Formats: sequence, C-alpha cells, structure tokens
Amino acid sequence: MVSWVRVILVLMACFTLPSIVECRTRHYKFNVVLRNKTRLCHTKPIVTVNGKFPGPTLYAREGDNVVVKVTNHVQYNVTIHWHGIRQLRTGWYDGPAYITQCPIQTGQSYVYNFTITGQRGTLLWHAHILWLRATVHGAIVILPKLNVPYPFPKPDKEVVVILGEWWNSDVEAVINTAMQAGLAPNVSDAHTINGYPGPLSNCSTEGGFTIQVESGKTYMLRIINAALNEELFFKIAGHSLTVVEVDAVYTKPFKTNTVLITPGQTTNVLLTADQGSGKYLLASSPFMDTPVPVDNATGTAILHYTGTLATSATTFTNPPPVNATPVATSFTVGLRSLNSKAFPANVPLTVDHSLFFTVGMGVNPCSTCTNGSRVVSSVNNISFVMPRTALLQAHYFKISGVFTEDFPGNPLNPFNYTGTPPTNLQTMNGTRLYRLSYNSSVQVVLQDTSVIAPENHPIHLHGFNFFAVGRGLGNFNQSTDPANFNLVDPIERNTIGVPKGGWTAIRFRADNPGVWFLHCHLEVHTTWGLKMAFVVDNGKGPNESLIPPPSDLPVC
Ligand SMILES: *[C@@H]1O[C@H](CO)[C@@H](O)[C@H](O)[C@H]1NC(C)=O
Ligand SMILES: *[C@@H]1O[C@H](CO)[C@@H](O)[C@H](O)[C@H]1NC(C)=O
Ligand SMILES: *[C@@H]1O[C@H](CO)[C@@H](O)[C@H](O)[C@H]1NC(C)=O
Ligand SMILES: *[C@@H]1O[C@H](CO)[C@@H](O)[C@H](O)[C@H]1NC(C)=O
Ligand SMILES: *[C@@H]1O[C@H](CO)[C@@H](O)[C@H](O)[C@H]1NC(C)=O
Ligand SMILES: *[C@@H]1O[C@H](CO)[C@@H](O)[C@H](O)[C@H]1NC(C)=O
Ligand SMILES: *[C@@H]1O[C@H](CO)[C@@H](O)[C@H](O)[C@H]1NC(C)=O
Ligand SMILES: *[C@@H]1O[C@H](CO)[C@@H](O)[C@H](O)[C@H]1NC(C)=O
Ligand SMILES: *[C@@H]1O[C@H](CO)[C@@H](O)[C@H](O)[C@H]1NC(C)=O
Ligand SMILES: *[C@@H]1O[C@H](CO)[C@@H](O)[C@H](O)[C@H]1NC(C)=O
Ligand SMILES: *[C@@H]1O[C@H](CO)[C@@H](O)[C@H](O)[C@H]1NC(C)=O
Ligand SMILES: *[C@@H]1O[C@H](CO)[C@@H](O)[C@H](O)[C@H]1NC(C)=O
Ligand SMILES: [Cu+2]
Repeated sequence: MVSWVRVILVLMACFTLPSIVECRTRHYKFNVVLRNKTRLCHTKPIVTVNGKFPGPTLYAREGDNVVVKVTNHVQYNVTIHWHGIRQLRTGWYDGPAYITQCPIQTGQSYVYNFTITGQRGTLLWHAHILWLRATVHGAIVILPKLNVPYPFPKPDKEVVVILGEWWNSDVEAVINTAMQAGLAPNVSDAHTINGYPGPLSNCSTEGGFTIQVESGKTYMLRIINAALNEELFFKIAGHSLTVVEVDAVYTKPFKTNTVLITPGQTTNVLLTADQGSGKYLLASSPFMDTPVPVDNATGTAILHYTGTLATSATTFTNPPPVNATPVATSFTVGLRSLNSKAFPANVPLTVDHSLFFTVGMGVNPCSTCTNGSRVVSSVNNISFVMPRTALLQAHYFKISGVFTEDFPGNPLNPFNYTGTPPTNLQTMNGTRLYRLSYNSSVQVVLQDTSVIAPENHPIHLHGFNFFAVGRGLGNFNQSTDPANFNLVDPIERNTIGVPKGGWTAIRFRADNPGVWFLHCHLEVHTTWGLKMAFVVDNGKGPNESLIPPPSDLPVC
C-alpha cells in the first residue's frame, strides 16, 4: 500500500514542479496550436505551445531525463530547440530544422528525450524553424540536484522573466516580404516582459506583469532574452542586481544596475527588496550601436512592494540610450566564471584547431529585388544554404551530396576587416561544414566585418558551452592578442556578443559527437546566411558515439 502511495506521489510530482520527491524522468506534452492574442489593442492568431505566450516553463533537476512529446497542430512545419542543453550524444533531439532533424509536419509528433548532464540554472526552449520562435518559446529551469545548495544565499523566491517582442503583423509575412524585396525586415512593435508590453503601453485594456515583493526579502530573477532581433538592456528603478549565473553556468557575483542580454542568453540575478515600499519600473529596451532601425519602445513591468496601494505612483527609470556601447561593454567584460572547486572552469589550455571566422554582411545580385540586390550575411564569406535533408541524418547514414566538409578555417581572402571594405561585397553560397575529431580542443576567433556596417552579432553554438577567452576592438592580431587571453576564469556560456567592429575568441572541447550549428542569434542575420555547422566525429571508447536515431525521427 505504502509503496503504491509513493509511486503515485512520485508520478504526480514528476508531472508538476520539482518537489521534495526525486524524479528521474520528467514528461511534458507540447501541443503546438494557434491562439488569438491581443497586445497593443491588436488581436491576431499566433503560434503557441499549449495556448500560452510565453509558453510553459519546463522544470527539471540536474541529472534528470526530460521527455517532451511535441505535436504539431498548425499549418507550419515545427521543431523545438532546447537552447543551451548540451545534448551529449543525443543530437537527434537538439532541434534546429534541417541541421539535426527534419521538421515535425502538420499532424505529426516527435518525442524529444534528453538527459541534463552537468548543467544547472536557466535556459530556454524555442522553435528553430522560420521565425516561429517569436511566439514559440519558454523557460527551462534546471534546479541543482536534490539537497545540493546554490553557491550563493538561497533566495526567498524565484521568478522567471522572459523578455520578448510583439509584432502587430504576422511574423512570417514580415520576413517573407523582406526576403522578396532583398531588404531589412520591419522591426517589432513592442518589447514585452512575460508576454506584455506593460503599463506604459497606451492601450488601456493591456495587462502587465507584476512581481510582488516583501521588503527585506531576496528574489532570484531568471531573465531570458527570447526576442528575435534585438539585444536588450534590463534594469529596475531604484534597485541594483547581482548576476550569479548566465547560460546555466555559475558566475562570480557581479553587481550591476543594468543587465545586457542578447537573444538566446539567460541571466540569473539576485534582487534584494531593500526599499521599504513603493512601485518600481522594470524596463527592457534595445541595445544597437549601429544606426539600423530598431524597435525603441521600452517594455515595462512593475516591482510592487506588499502593502503599497495600487494607486500610488511608480518610480521610473530611464533605459540606457539605444547605442550605449560603454554600458554594454562594462557588463560584458565584468562577467567571470565562478571557477570554484565544485564548479571549475575547465578552459582548454592548448588548441588543436585554431579557427578564424569573419561574421558580417554582404550584398548579392537579385534581379527581382527592389534594389536589384539583396542583403545577405555570411561566415568566412559563405552564406549558408539550408539543405533539404537534415545534416545529422546525412552524416549518420553517409548520404552524399547533402554537405561538404570544406568549410574554410580561415578567410580565403584576408582584408582589413574593420577598415574600408572591399569593393566586391558578394558572398559564396554553400552547405559547408568544418570537421572536428572527437575531444579535440577548438579556438574560434569571431571577427566582425565592416561590410555595409560593423555590427554586434550574438553568436550561438549548439552542443557545447565555450569559454570567452578574449575580446577586442579592431582586427584580431594573432601575434599580440593571445597573450592577453583569460585562461583562468573566463565566462563560460553558449551565446556571446561579438562587439561591433571587433572580435571575440572562444574555446571549447569537441567532446560531443554529432552535427552542431553555429549561428547569429539575431534571426534576421541567420535567415540571411550567418550560420555554419561543425561535424564532430565519434570517439573510440564506450559512450563516445552518437546514439542511433529514434524510430519516430521525422523524415523530410
Ligand atoms: C481568431 O479570431 C478570429 C476573429 O474573431 C476568428 O475568426 C478566428 O477563428 C480566431 N482564430 C483562432 C485561432 O482562434
Ligand atoms: C498608441 O497605440 C496605437 C495603437 O497601437 C498606436 O497606433 C499609436 O501610435 C500609439 N501612440 C503612442 C503615442 O504610442
Ligand atoms: C529515452 O532515451 C532513453 C535512453 O536512450 C531510453 O532508455 C528511454 O526509453 C527513452 N524514453 C522514451 C520515452 O523514449
Ligand atoms: C512593415 O511596416 C510598414 C510600415 O509600418 C507597414 O506598412 C507594412 O505593412 C509592414 N509590413 C509587414 C509585412 O508587416
Ligand atoms: C524611435 O524610433 C522612431 C522611428 O525609428 C523615431 O522616430 C523615434 O524618434 C525614436 N524614439 C526614440 C526615443 O529614440
Ligand atoms: C539601394 O541601393 C543603393 C545603392 O547600393 C543604396 O544606397 C540604398 O540604400 C539601397 N536602398 C535600400 C532601401 O536599401
Ligand atoms: C584597418 O583600417 C583601420 C580603419 O581605417 C585603420 O585604422 C587600420 O590602420 C587598418 N589596419 C591595417 C593593418 O591596415
Ligand atoms: C566572397 O566570395 C565572392 C564570390 O566568390 C567573391 O566575389 C568575393 O571576392 C569574396 N570576398 C571575399 C572578401 O573573400
Ligand atoms: C549566391 O546566391 C545568390 C542568390 O541567392 C546569388 O545572387 C549569388 O550570385 C550567389 N553567389 C554565388 C557566388 O554563386
Ligand atoms: C579529452 O581531452 C582531455 C585533455 O587532453 C583529457 O583530459 C580527457 O581525458 C579527454 N577525454 C576523453 C574522453 O578522451
Ligand atoms: C600585430 O601586432 C604587431 C605588433 O604590434 C604588428 O607588428 C603587426 O603588424 C600586427 N599584425 C597585424 C595583422 O595587424
Ligand atoms: C515541411 O517540411 C517538409 C519536409 O522538409 C517539406 O517537404 C514541406 O514542403 C514543408 N512544408 C511547408 C509548409 O513548408
Ligand atoms: Cu548577427
């Protein structure tokens, strides 16, 4: 009897929030459905998971097996990416369409099944096809293993804060129109916090997100940037924030008034409710230090002290100017890995593959486009062409003709990347991959170019965390810059902003066999071709090979 009660308790607990009961497997059902939502006084159908915007939070503990059955009830092809989850040997469940899987077509289902190994903190899940992630996204909360404390004082309460965007138009129409014209797409109409533009929106029927706090208590905000196209500043009037974790990696506590968070990044901050009472504005605003159009509306929410009258005035805060490079830089360079005994920073100290990738724009001819040309993006001058067969299947089943393994490790035609651009701005097209042997150590210098205009690019690597060992403005100099690398406690993460007109050096160990996407997390740049992939060989030992594909893997 007692054991049955326990079994029922375990099952109940494993379908809901993590509790005192230990779970090994957590099951979720994601139904992808259309729902009408109203924001900015404007109603339109959006693609959602389970009808929610943002979608449901996925809770797990480090070490758990997570099983999510995704069923597609909309007219679009769908895939879901578990952004930042290592997916050790389970690349079939990573999610980017045509990279690790064919899409889940209308009426079909696919069961994602992965184990969370060596990670704890906040990540996000999102659609990884078309521009669906504008509305198909949600939080992944990975608690430490049972009875393992945080390496900082336990907060009294935790709150998920998802920063996003809202378009009054259909997002697929926005990008399709832009691609036909060969021009930049429209920017969003509002920034949102947990789905709402907030109390400053001029639409009186708008709700907004409110965090209720009690004076003297400490809160942990799990902040996620789920926006498509904009890096964001986040701040709270009258309160400072202490960063303790980014991209599910603990950091040295870092106190700041303003957080910078790029699309795809996550940041846990501690907030002490150190004011006696009142209402304080939370603000989410864009960071863009290149003069291109941005949605400059500020997304807002309210920090509300218990006992404060709803009618009392809100303390406001001015967001940094949109081009506040110094604010962005001081945040970025202030972050360090915790690098404690329990959570060491295992930075590769030697380099087997030393790669240099330019990231930036290009212009290709297009006779049907508005201007006779189209804006494109590239890595090492190659605009990545999406295959029709998923790359991981092609790799595993040795299907030829889908990709080549000749992605150049260095630019074919070096130029002054941050000086006057070459006169010929055209790019090559190709589905080229770079091959890495198992467990080799890799350094990639990501160098922005000034083609069209220098711009900050948040680059995301699938399947790995990397260490951001160096950063600078201008052109990377191989003979002088490596001497200044931080190989002791550099920040470890899965997405990093390459500074405008500068470079960032990352290092990782290729200990995860499969095919792994690297791309700009500004969706417009990904669409334009700023993406490539690594193919990582199997190792020789046990547990060093990609697992066989599941029987329900979608086909193209
Ligand atoms: C959204 O609302 C419109 C107008 O009321 C209605 O025609 C449509 O069926 C609704 N769509 C969804 C997905 O609920
Ligand atoms: C108020 O909202 C309407 C409807 O979204 C919009 O057209 C208008 O520009 C907004 N005005 C201001 C001042 O934000
Ligand atoms: C998930 O994968 C594990 C390991 O491959 C396997 O044992 C388990 O049966 C799978 N679960 C589901 C629900 O497919
Ligand atoms: C883009 O914005 C312009 C100007 O606001 C608007 O007229 C147009 O309909 C928008 N295009 C799409 C595809 O939403
Ligand atoms: C926001 O952008 C619009 C259009 O790009 C511009 O007219 C307006 O001045 C900007 N507002 C601010 C506060 O920068
Ligand atoms: C069209 O091309 C010209 C010349 O390259 C450029 O100056 C202009 O900005 C382009 N127009 C748009 C809308 O991009
Ligand atoms: C590259 O261009 C920049 C900006 O014009 C210039 O300052 C720098 O000296 C150039 N570097 C080289 C190596 O020519
Ligand atoms: C990029 O490739 C195109 C097409 O082959 C070529 O015309 C152009 O010169 C290349 N640019 C650079 C910087 O390599
Ligand atoms: C790449 O494809 C575009 C069309 O998308 C074309 O305009 C361009 O010429 C192609 N470049 C090469 C080098 O083939
Ligand atoms: C990978 O390489 C590191 C550094 O050389 C080594 O410590 C580790 O044992 C290797 N792992 C495997 C699985 O070979
Ligand atoms: C790198 O720096 C050294 C020393 O300052 C300088 O001599 C060299 O020209 C630089 N190389 C490049 C490519 O800028
Ligand atoms: C969905 O994906 C399949 C497989 O790649 C493809 O054949 C089909 O055209 C796609 N459907 C849509 C609506 O894009
Ligand atoms: Cu970019």
